[in-house]
Amino acid sequence: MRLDIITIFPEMFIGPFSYSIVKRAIDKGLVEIHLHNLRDYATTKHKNVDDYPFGGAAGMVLMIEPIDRCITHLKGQREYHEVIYLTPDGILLNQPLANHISTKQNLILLCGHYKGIDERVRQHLITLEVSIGDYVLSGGELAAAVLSDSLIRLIPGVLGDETSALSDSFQDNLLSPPVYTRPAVYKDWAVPDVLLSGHERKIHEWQHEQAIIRTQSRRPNLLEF
Ligand code: 6GU
Repeated sequence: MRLDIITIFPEMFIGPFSYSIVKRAIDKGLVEIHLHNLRDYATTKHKNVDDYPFGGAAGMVLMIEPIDRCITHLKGQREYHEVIYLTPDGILLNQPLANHISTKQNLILLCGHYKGIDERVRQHLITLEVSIGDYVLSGGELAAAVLSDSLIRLIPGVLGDETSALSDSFQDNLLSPPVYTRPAVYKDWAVPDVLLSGHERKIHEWQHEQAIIRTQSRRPNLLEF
């Protein structure tokens, strides 16, 4: 997978991509992430990337020209399967959507800011709009980092068998069961006996049961269908 991320704050991605599973995936060459500073595609003397909205409203709008120049530059080098705009009015990211997007090879992620981007970008250049939840973030960068992480962990070879994405919460529409580690008793708080029994079938039954109980009490909507 190759991710090309267009942003006015490329430094915001350094942290999220420098640790753990995402870092390992990059180091193993299973994903390539390229950050593009939108300002590098500005055409004005002062490298402007935003301007006042026509019709007058609060806030600034990212201009079409730098965005088009950046996307056109990238498309000149390879084919892209989606050009994704991160926006609170996009379709809600969930595990099935992450699974679907993760099957694509080359993706452009465009991060918006301020009051958004010129609507003509969305009409003519964007193929998919994604939101990461019903709340407002200051920009698309954190959302793009979240989407990227959810995609990268699904790339074959990124997770070992033990941590297989198939056992993740939501992958089977169930939340994950509780987990414990040593000590078996801390103060007078004990780990459930079954987990110490060594009885593999009973342990799996218990974990599945707990996953259902947890889903029923916390996220009953996940069980409806
Ligand atoms: Cl993708 N962007 C912004 N700015 N806020 C959000 C979001 C995206 N998803 C949820 N809130």
